[in-house]
Amino acid sequence: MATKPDHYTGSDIQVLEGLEAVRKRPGMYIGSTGPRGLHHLVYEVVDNAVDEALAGYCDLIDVTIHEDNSVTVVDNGRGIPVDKHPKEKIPTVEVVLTILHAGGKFGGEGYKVSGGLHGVGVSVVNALSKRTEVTVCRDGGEYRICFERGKTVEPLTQIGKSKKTGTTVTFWPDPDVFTETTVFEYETLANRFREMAFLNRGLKIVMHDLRTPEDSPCRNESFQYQGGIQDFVKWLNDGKETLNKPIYFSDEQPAGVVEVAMQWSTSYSTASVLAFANNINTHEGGTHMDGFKQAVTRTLNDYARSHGILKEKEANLTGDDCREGLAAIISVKLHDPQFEGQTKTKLGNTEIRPLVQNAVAQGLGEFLEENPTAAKRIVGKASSALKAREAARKAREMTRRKGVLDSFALPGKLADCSSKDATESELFIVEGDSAGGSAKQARDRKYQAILPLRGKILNVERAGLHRSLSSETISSLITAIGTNIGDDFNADAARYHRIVIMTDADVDGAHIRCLLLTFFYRYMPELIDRGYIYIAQPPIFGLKKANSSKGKVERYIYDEGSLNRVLKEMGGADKWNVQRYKGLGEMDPSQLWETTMDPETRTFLQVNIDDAAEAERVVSELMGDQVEPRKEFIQKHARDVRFLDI
Ligand code: 1YM
Repeated sequence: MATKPDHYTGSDIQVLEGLEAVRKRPGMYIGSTGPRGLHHLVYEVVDNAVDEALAGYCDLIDVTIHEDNSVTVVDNGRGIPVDKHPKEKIPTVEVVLTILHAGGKFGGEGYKVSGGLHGVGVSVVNALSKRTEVTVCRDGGEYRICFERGKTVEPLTQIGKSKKTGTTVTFWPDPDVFTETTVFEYETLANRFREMAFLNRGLKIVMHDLRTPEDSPCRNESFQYQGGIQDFVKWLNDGKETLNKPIYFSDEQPAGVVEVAMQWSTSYSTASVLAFANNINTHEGGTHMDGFKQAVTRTLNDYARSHGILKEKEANLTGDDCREGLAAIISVKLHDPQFEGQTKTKLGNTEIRPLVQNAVAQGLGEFLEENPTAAKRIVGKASSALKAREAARKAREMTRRKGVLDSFALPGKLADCSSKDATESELFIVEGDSAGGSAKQARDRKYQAILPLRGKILNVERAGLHRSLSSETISSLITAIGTNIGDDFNADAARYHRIVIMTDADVDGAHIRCLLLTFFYRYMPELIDRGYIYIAQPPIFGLKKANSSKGKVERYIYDEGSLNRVLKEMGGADKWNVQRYKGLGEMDPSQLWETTMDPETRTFLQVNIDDAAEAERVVSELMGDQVEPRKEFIQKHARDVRFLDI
């Protein structure tokens, strides 16, 4: 990467607020004190290093998760300045770490990662860590400063000489703040850093998880993509049959920079169009996404008309038709991004819409003219999507006429709850009639409904909308939930605000859970966004006293790994009779209630598509045409699902 002269002067820093506020109301600054907030601490530190890379001074970022769950981030940038801050009269690095919103170019030049979602600065990380250590190599020296819960405990000291430059930050998240967990999840961090590396061509981010065995791939995984977002779409389409080579174009205007990569595959999904603003995944879309969609639809229609593929009398291709099977990355960088929406992940800047629109109209238009074979395939795919949509609509009308999707005709298998208040109602989707029977006896019928599914549900990824709808299992699911799907989907009509997937703790159960998640991901993603979808956690073992085969279960164990530890804690294996629950049906109703359904004692995992890219990929890798990866995944993850965030 190019190096530029160092323009920094201490007075560029603006000081806004103190750190006490952060410890008092951490949620205001990092969204939550749950796992999401915890992981944000790492993003915040890495974002600073990425900013240094975007400014052209750094090309390597190294992230280590230590055995004690502390995290170290190292970069080879200029190093945070250590000179005395003219206004605060303490070292600038201390200002950066202890004063809220202290940053270099606030509102100044350059496109920063921070200033985005929770771009609150590294001082927030310091405030919420029980200890933070910062080492800076700069101006020939190596300097160190340490903090505890935001307060300086070891002032800045020169600890040696160094010819290198760069910053190292190590922090230990404060368990008093992150009461739920302080354990970092490798996969969550890796997904974010892979994305960062895709979005910033050439940037190298290396990860080490020292909690894993020495031969584990997580000990040293490196993300670097010379192809940038073109590599991103290739990665999204991994394992799929594609219709064109990735199309790439970019434009720079006073309003900002736009980069787009796009590639169609034979898949039916429309979920792989991802938009980013200043490296932040704008899940809720916004002006860049709108501009992109409009331009793609218009450009494909224009091409189809002018080349006689769409006849005069035929209807236009819709946006959904044009985006079926499309994987695309829209990445914009702008000076002053406005983030709106429920989760602050919707870009609001109106000047970005025409910027993206023009770039796409020109870039995609040229590609189609220059690549007639690919163009024909792409437009052909869109027009068969149009035909399939027409057919699906007719099928839907037919079923509606028969009353199947009519909300007054609830499926016969559903044991509904008596409450009509969706906010307190729960739907348990269970596998098979026998587990369904247990669950029906176990439930609190006032607000818990049970829907037993017979056997496997259809693989919606491969079947497509039309066939999925004619499956009885799927239509009973849709009717029970009440939202309908497709153009008629209405999240507000959901009859339950907790929809709980309750499958057996075995491979079949994991498979059914994946199929159900695919279904929700494809047809009711808004329910996932709203946090309505959960996964029940039934126990896998029950321990009874060894000498009483009948006696009551003294202890339940929910994960495979802790059996031996618990046995040891409870006085050794021969004292206990270990029962493995292969299915929910093996528990009697009172056990099922106590372990899995009782709001007082149960735990649920909340399904959260934090990383749409990863979810889309896992789903299609698992549910697509290739059998082998699916088998492997299910064997490896019989109990956990990778795209879950709790
Ligand atoms: C592992 C985390 O924070 N790197 C980092 C931070 C800064 C700089 C370089 C930097 C920025 C500037 C000038 C500038 C920061 N400096 C500041 C402040 N890595 C990590 N690397 N010189 C160095 O923006 O002008 C805030 S962050 F405010 F001191 F300039």
